Amino acid sequence: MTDHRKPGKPAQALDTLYASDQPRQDFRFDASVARVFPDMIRRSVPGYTTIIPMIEVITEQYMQPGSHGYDLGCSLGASTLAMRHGMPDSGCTLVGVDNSDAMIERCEHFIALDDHPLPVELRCEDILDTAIENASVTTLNFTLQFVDPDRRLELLSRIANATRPGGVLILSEKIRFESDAEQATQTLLHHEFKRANGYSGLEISQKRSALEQVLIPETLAEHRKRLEQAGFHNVMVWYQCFNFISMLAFKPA
Ligand code: GEK
Repeated sequence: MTDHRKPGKPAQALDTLYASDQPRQDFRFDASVARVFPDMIRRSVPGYTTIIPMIEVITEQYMQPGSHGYDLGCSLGASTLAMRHGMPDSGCTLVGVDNSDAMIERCEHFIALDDHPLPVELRCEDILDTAIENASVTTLNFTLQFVDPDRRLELLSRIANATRPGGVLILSEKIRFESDAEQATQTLLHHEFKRANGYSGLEISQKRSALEQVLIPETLAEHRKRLEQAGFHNVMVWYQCFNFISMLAFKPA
């Protein structure tokens, strides 16, 4: 397995965006977020540092010769680089898509620093509009949660239609739970994870409030149902840490 930690090396800028008291504003993937993103996501998303290298393993297993790999919502390219290193040497291409200019600009830099020879096409556009075809592995690593829930089925259906038989979607999401007790426990543990990673109570509560209208989590049952409606089958959870999960959904062979 390859070391994908380039975008997450400790020399990167520290996330202090919510350290001081500030008026509530919806979270945006702007330049200030892109600058601290590797530190932010590593300290905020339990399991992120495990999921990234597993994306390479999964890509290696399911990428089909002569097909395209897509990383939708690629940010700085951590998941894109994991896919790149899992690609077979057989006429495959890799596309990374993000609608934040600031992310794509920095992503180009990280892709250039990586030594793998496979070219990566980066597109700065909405994943709801991006063309997808002849796919065998598509990654949505914590991106679908930011898409309008009313448009999630349309996006997943487009991905399923464009995926070859036997191909796979890797879908990682923050989820919510049907049981209030489980929701409370998993949220508490997530916040404790953030605290253990150095975030203060003020940072945790201000970030939570900034994300409230922007990141809309759904239950595992809702995800399963929609993935099946879209044309995937064998939906399985391969990873969970507190309220963060990663699933595989296969296109029937
Ligand atoms: C990683 N996958 O490091 N179209 C395009 N991009 C979008 C859209 C959209 N409609 N909505 C959100 N984004 C990455 C991490 S971060 C997850 C993904 C997080 C982009 C947004 O600009 C951001 O870069 C990314 O999706 C989500 O493995 O911050 O929790």
